[in-house]
Amino acid sequence: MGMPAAPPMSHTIPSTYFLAKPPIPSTIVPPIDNPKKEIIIAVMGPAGAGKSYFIREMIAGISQSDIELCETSGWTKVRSFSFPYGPTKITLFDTPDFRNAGTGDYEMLAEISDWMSSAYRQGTLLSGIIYLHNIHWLHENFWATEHLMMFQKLCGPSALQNVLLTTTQWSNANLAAEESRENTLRTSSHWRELITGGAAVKRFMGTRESGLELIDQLIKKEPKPLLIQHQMVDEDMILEETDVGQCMGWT
Ligand SMILES: Nc1nc2c(ncn2[C@@H]2O[C@H](COP(=O)(O)OP(=O)(O)OP(=O)(O)O)[C@@H](O)[C@H]2O)c(=O)[nH]1
Ligand SMILES: [Mg+2]
Repeated sequence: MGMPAAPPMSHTIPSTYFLAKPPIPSTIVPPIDNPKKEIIIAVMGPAGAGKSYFIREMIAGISQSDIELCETSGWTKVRSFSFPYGPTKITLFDTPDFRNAGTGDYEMLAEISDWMSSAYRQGTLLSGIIYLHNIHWLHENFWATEHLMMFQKLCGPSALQNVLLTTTQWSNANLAAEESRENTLRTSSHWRELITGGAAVKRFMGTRESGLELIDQLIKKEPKPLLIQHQMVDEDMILEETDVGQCMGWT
């Protein structure tokens, strides 16, 4: 399939992280069906939700020579980690929070949308999004709610079936309180809207096994463009004109 793990602006970084495999000569027929099938998943969510932790868990125990690490050259450093999973190559994108007090929201979102639109121009579609939310955050958490609203505008309605709203950091020490918080989230207006649109609510229990259950669900999905990709590439909009750009209130 030859699908790139990252858009053109990305580059591979240190050889200690990335050990490229030799290319397979084109005359060799791979022994298994579609061995290069690549499943691309964006891991998103507010700062502290557990994105990097999730990815670390997913690549834990995999030989370093089997992991490819790429990152964009810009300030925010969208990173992708690819690893083999049976006959599939899984690529997880660690996507930074859209907002940043240091550079301002615009730079952050501009870099993420640039990465997404250049990936889409190359024909790369996401199989899904694992959207993380710390179960200990109160549903009134303004930061998380604002992030979710932006995510909703970035994703758009037609890709929602490929979204897993995933709670993290379950301690199980007080399961009843955590389950009650999960219920509150489910019934909150923003989550309800996403769930009605097709997003599924899941739990990440902090282990690789639990993360692979999420990935297994996304493997089955038909990859779809996000609204930001459609608007910036197919409709040639600038970021400020897109739904997510307008929700930032820059204009
Ligand atoms: N026990 C446990 N700790 C977690 C889990 N997820 C995240 N953490 C911890 O929560 C803190 C924040 O997690 P990160 O993975 O750095 O969060 P992030 O979403 O990558 O945050 P940014 O990179 O700042 O956007 C870290 O101390 C993690 O070790 C989890 O599922 N279980
Ligand atoms: Mg992180």
